[in-house]
Amino acid sequence: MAFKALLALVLTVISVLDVGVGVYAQTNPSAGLRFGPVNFAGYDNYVYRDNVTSAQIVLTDSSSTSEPSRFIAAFPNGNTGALVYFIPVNSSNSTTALGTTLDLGTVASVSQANNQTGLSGNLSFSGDLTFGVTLIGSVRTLRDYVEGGGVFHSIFNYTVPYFSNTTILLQRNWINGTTVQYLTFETLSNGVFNVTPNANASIPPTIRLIRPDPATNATVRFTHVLNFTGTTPVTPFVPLEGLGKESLFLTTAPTTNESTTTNNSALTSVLQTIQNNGSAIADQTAFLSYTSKTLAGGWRFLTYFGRDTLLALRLLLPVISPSAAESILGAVLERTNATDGTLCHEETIGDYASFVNLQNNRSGLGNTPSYSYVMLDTDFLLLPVLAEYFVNTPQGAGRANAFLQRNSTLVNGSFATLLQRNVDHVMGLARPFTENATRERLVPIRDPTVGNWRDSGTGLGYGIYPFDVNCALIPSALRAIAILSSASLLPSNYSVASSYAQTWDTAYTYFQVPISPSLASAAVENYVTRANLSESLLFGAGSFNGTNIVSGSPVTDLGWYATGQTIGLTSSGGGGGGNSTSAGNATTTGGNSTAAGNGGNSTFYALSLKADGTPVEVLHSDLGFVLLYSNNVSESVLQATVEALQPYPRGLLTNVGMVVANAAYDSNITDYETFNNLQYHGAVSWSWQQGLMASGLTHQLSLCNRSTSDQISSPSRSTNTTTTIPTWCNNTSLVQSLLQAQQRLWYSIAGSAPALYTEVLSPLWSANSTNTTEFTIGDLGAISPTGTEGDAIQLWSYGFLAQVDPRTGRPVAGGFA
Ligand SMILES: *[C@@H]1O[C@H](CO)[C@@H](O)[C@H](O)[C@H]1NC(C)=O
Ligand SMILES: *[C@@H]1O[C@H](CO)[C@@H](O)[C@H](O)[C@H]1NC(C)=O
Ligand SMILES: *[C@@H]1O[C@H](CO)[C@@H](O)[C@H](O)[C@H]1NC(C)=O
Ligand SMILES: *[C@@H]1O[C@H](CO)[C@@H](O)[C@H](O)[C@H]1NC(C)=O
Ligand SMILES: *[C@@H]1O[C@H](CO)[C@@H](O)[C@H](O)[C@H]1NC(C)=O
Ligand SMILES: *[C@@H]1O[C@H](CO)[C@@H](O)[C@H](O)[C@H]1NC(C)=O
Ligand SMILES: *[C@@H]1O[C@H](CO)[C@@H](O)[C@H](O)[C@H]1NC(C)=O
Ligand SMILES: *[C@@H]1O[C@H](CO)[C@@H](O)[C@H](O)[C@H]1NC(C)=O
Ligand SMILES: *[C@@H]1O[C@H](CO)[C@@H](O)[C@H](O)[C@H]1NC(C)=O
Ligand SMILES: *[C@@H]1O[C@H](CO)[C@@H](O)[C@H](O)[C@H]1NC(C)=O
Ligand SMILES: *[C@@H]1O[C@H](CO)[C@@H](O)[C@H](O)[C@H]1NC(C)=O
Ligand SMILES: CC(=O)N[C@H]1CO[C@H](CO)[C@@H](O)[C@@H]1O
Repeated sequence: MAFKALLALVLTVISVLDVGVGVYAQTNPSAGLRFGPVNFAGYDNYVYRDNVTSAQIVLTDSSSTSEPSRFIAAFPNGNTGALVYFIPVNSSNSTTALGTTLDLGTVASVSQANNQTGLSGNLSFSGDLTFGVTLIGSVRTLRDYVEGGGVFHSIFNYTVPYFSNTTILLQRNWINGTTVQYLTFETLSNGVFNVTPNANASIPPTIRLIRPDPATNATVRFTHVLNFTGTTPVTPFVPLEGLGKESLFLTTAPTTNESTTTNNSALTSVLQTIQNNGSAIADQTAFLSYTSKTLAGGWRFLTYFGRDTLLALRLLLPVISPSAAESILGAVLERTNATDGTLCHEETIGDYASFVNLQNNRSGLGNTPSYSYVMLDTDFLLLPVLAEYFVNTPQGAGRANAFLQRNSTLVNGSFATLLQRNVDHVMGLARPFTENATRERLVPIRDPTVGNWRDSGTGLGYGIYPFDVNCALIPSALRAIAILSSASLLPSNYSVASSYAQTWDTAYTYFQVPISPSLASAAVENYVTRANLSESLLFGAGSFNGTNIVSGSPVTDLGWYATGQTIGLTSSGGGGGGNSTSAGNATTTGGNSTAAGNGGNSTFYALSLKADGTPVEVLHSDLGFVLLYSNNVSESVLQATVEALQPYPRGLLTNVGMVVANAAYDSNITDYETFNNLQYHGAVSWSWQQGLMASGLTHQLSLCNRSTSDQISSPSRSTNTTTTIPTWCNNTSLVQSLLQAQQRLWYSIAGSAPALYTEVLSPLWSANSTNTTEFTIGDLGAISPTGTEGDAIQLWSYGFLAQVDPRTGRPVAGGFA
């Protein structure tokens, strides 16, 4: 009988069955993974990877009080997943949340005939339940459902080809091709399925799980398999081969020509920590890493994003292996638009690619992948890191030619050709400003609503000229072109990019927002009232009051609210509001806040400029891009960084992390709401932005030879002897302020430690509860009507693995003291 035969195929768990070329072809033994739960934002996350499959399982935290329990099992392969809401059924108390737990020890890969691969595992249910919304298809389909107010297209409906009181088989045929996905549930103990078919056959039956013994849990084994082995029409299929932590990270410090400036002992200690006591975190990073591409994060993404991977590579550069670095660079180059040199932000593959093609009236393309080129910042992120890797890192030395000879498997062209397309694109966008450096010739976002990592119109305050792209990424990409040209990796005529870069180095001046001490103090007073914060945050060390200096710290004066280091407390302009008493001592610095000659004003930098040139007066963390991507930063930007690294709301730092935007000084007070702590890019903390700021400060201080001995020098400092020492290094009070600001930042970072590797958190002010005057870590997805569920495993947040805590000299991979 057909159903029985089908069932036999699906349920027969054959641990090793020769199915030819699998979708996973592990050669590195450490590529196998089994870990969890990683708990974040109300969910437990588990990972399983072997040579058959790679998967993430996400379950509602069993201590959650939310009623339905959500189950997701998802694969990077084809960006595929399944989701089921288990709804508690309990006649005596229907509001009791249902506990569902996974027994990780029972999770195993499954390999069956017809190239069906996937995984199975045992779930334990503490109550009776009905199946609620169930989706089988693309991770993107699941994500749209959970983010999009709970709707899905009926093209994603599944069928129930078989059920009994012990087994349920759900099937989904992909829109195009012969790929079939199966999701089965089999009772193992104390569970009976009760299935009521729907009169309308296209509507799924009602599925109940009842526990004969209500005092005991039911145990149910799930199996989720699919056979996606190629697209229709045929495009090359590249299997996903996982990189384990020994392949992903360097295991020993590479030798360099110039041992004097390379701090091998710091690097050695970081690398040992990654492989040993930091290995749980390294394994999380490894789950996202494959030879042919790197995933931007776990669920809700599990797929390629150009920006995320390029920024993660930049942060991980000192510690990443050549194969992992080249996998990231290669994945970006492979997806270049060969016509215009733009770079791919996001790819759409698998079943969802069919859906997109159908919606675009291009169903003939079947499930041919589509690539989005909408993000402006991505176009400028490849060149700086590619040049840095091949020219300045020891592990990248001598590898460029072989790499550039590779051909793309996805678009036409060799890597060298595609790289040059991007170079020409960058030069083309940069040229008008170099010919006449006026504000109108800055580079705007291409799409009215998205353009850089802040994603949306609201994220940029409706500006169109983003600070990060214009002040950091364009000049850095131009400099990279000149470096590649002098290294003979690009034709010599591209050396002209160096003079382009010099002109672009002045672009930051268009973003300056001067503010007087009196305006600044009036603004923050108004802001704390409207934002329902407390005045107490404006005095002393604010939410850092009571912070203990960690033992071993090289700095005892943190300069909290120090005059000359705080907006509104300029050394020559007279303090307005506030005072500079601090958890540490009075400031030792001052003098240079008026470097710009503003007579006591502070200068901060607009997040973006609107089409008419009006600055969006939001204090922001994108200063970190300038710090990490430039070697010749102006004193004004460095001073603004010092002032931004003060307690929120005067600056960006809360005791649970640095916020990415602060509208306290904005004369347009509607921005208070646009950038509040319920907004995805508002007064919330993105861990990778902290990493960027921290890494940027280390880079700048190392250019002055002022990084502490236990920090890893940036590659350009350690190998490139031509990098000159910037003139600001002679300004000892500025250098001292930067060292203090760096320490302050790390107290904030350490406060975010429980969420360090996640996507985003919202600092919640809890002054109303007794005895607390601090922020606590809030779950943005839960508290915000528009917020999305935070991702527990986010690639770019692992950039911290390359860092050393400057307070203690300990590698971050080993945790905080
Ligand atoms: C997977 O690895 C196991 C041993 O770890 C080996 O026995 C098996 O043949 C491998 N399977 C495939 C498909 O490579
Ligand atoms: C239902 O369960 C909740 C949570 O466990 C409990 O607080 C409540 O008292 C229960 N109500 C009844 C009627 O049993
Ligand atoms: C029963 O299920 C609950 C929720 O999933 C879990 O916390 C508990 O450990 C389970 N009990 C047993 C004995 O497995
Ligand atoms: C399950 O179904 C089988 C046969 O279909 C039947 O013999 C058995 O009694 C059923 N069990 C329960 C608990 O309903
Ligand atoms: C996938 O499996 C189905 C049956 O489960 C089979 O009909 C189909 O040919 C398979 N496709 C591939 C690509 O192996
Ligand atoms: C898909 O399923 C929904 C209910 O889950 C039903 O209302 C709809 O008619 C189905 N559509 C098709 C095309 O089967
Ligand atoms: C690539 O660029 C060309 C020229 O700008 C454009 O017409 C084409 O649509 C782009 N390709 C894709 C896939 O976006
Ligand atoms: C993809 O599926 C759609 C919807 O069934 C169909 O119209 C289209 O012809 C298919 N395309 C290919 C290439 O198979
Ligand atoms: C790339 O493709 C070209 C032809 O299109 C071929 O001559 C060359 O050998 C290929 N390079 C590599 C490294 O495979
Ligand atoms: C530069 O642009 C400004 C403003 O658009 C214009 O007034 C000026 O004439 C231009 N200068 C040159 C040399 O083109
Ligand atoms: C921090 O301490 C200062 C005194 O130094 C006090 O004025 C302020 O209210 C305190 N702030 C908080 C948030 O506890
Ligand atoms: C890509 C792939 O693995 N294809 C295999 C699918 O399964 C058939 C037999 O079941 C093999 O012949 C193919 O090689």
